[in-house]
Amino acid sequence: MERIYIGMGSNLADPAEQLRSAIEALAQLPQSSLIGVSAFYQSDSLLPGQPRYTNAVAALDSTLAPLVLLDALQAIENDQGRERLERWGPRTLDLDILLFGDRLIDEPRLKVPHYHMQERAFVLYPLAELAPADLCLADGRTLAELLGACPFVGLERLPAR
Ligand code: PH2
Ligand code: MG
Ligand code: MG
Repeated sequence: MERIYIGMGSNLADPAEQLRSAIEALAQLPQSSLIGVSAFYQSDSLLPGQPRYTNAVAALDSTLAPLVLLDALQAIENDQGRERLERWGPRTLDLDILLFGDRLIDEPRLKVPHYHMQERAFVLYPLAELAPADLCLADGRTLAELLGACPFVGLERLPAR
């Protein structure tokens, strides 16, 4: 079993409902147990001119291999109407493998830890609801250190999922 953290995001077609459906789908993954889900957070898109995002993080324990899990997550994205028209385009559902145990993965289809997660408030704050503060990221910095360098700016924590 490895502990996996998955970043979830949506900025189309009722984002909170998209995340709720995705949580149900994650709970059905084979060889896996859904351990927890953070609160939902809203923030502006990193790319201007797009609708605001709703984001959350899920913790999963799984014996699936990384690329098998990636296939399963992409199938959930596709089931929820994800269209891959442009890189970074608005999306009904984005499921990103943030961390996979303490593995470093550098494959054409999958880089773990997820790029730029170290400086994104909409990843770090929900992650901190689930992961220990001394969780070490690839560059040796802990989650607590990363949070200290990443102000809680532009994030709105929603009262309910
Ligand atoms: N994802 C992007 C681009 N911009 N902005 C926010 N606030 N949240 C996201 O998840 C996000 C984004 C591409 O994956
Ligand atoms: Mg993403
Ligand atoms: Mg993605």
